[in-house]
Amino acid sequence: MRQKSNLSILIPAVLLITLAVPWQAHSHFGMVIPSVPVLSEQNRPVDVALSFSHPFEFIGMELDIPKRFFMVSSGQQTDLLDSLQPANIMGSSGYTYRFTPSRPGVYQFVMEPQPYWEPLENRFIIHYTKTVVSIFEAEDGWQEPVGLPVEIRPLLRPFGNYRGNSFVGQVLVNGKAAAHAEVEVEYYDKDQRFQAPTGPHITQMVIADANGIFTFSCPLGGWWGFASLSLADYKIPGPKGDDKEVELGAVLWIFMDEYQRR
Ligand SMILES: [Cu+2]
Repeated sequence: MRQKSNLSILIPAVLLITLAVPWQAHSHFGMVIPSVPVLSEQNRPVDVALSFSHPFEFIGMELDIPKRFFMVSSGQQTDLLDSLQPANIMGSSGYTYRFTPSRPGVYQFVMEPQPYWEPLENRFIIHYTKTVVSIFEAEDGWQEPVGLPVEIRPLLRPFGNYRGNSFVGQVLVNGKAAAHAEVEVEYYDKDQRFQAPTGPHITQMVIADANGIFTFSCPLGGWWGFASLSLADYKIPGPKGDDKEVELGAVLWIFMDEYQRR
């Protein structure tokens, strides 16, 4: 009898909690975070960290070995999947890649994870995640799309920026401007300095114009992630074998520096 009454309280309580958690709080972001956004000195490696996380809340999720991880520079694509090392990122499994550059260039690092099954949304999620790194202060080619199914093309140069600058980007779906696309924005609170006043403050949101172009001012130094989500035109079999929708995320990470005193 006692057990039954406990259960009858517990079940609605669990349901209530599940329903009360705002959807936005579940916004995961693919993350590709290099140790520096611009490499000035020669003979230094750049460590690139791959994860699937809640960047503002500093919560990691398990990341399986990605389907693809590569870099693109001057139109040349280099597969890096075999060079990934397992790593613990925000308390969960991720990967790192140590890049020891030999020549200057703008390098775009791209992760295509394996489809992630999200039971809360009853769909798969694939975040095509991109970060642009300037090696030996090169500046050419950062605005070139890689040619991903979904992609954010930076219109503000994605490095050499200061806190307070406005990021401008264009959402592309199959290489075409995605009119009125929604873009989620999250700050990577790496040092766990901040708390959100409310749920919607964790993941902010901006809507692109008719040309897929959006602007967002970044009031803090550090990494900022932009994610535009759209439904794929295909389905894949879910855990029970029936076809499920696939959400494609175009994710881009950019860095804002602090002004430095002389
Ligand atoms: Cu998550």
